[in-house]
Amino acid sequence: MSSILVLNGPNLNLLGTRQPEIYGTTTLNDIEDKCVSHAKSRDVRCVCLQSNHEGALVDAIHAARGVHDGIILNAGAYTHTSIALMDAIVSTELPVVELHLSNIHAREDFRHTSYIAKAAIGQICGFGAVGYTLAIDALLAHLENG
Ligand code: CA2
Repeated sequence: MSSILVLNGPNLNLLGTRQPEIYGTTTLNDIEDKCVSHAKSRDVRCVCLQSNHEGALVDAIHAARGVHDGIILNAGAYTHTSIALMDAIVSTELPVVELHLSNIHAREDFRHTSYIAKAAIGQICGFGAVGYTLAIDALLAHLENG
């Protein structure tokens, strides 16, 4: 059975509680439940993690090697700053789908740069919480088609 990791970064634990006009009203727990059930419907195991700490996210990416077949990553604001996360993705040699709730390209200039995009197989952004299931399908298509 394939296994995927859904990894969320800083402040995403606050989803559904503030700034609903940007990030929606769905909580992170709701998103994680949906990811697990969607993956299960495709006979795939799904483990979800969230951390506000860059090093913990690096550790989770390292630990995914040999355990999971791919990663869905919403690195939050670290997307725009973290060479460490980019290097971790390259080092793990696992396919990573970059995910954002909001359309980062339609927002402030500083959100247009993504270090994650340089190492990811692709990016999904702007579709809110639905993006997570789209990202799972994209990752599974990549794994099935090589
Ligand atoms: O759109 C996304 O998913 C982001 O990764 C979210 C990050 C932002 O820095 C990225 O540019 C785009 C911010 C996450 C903050 O999440 C909150 C959720 C609820 C209330 C406050 C913050």
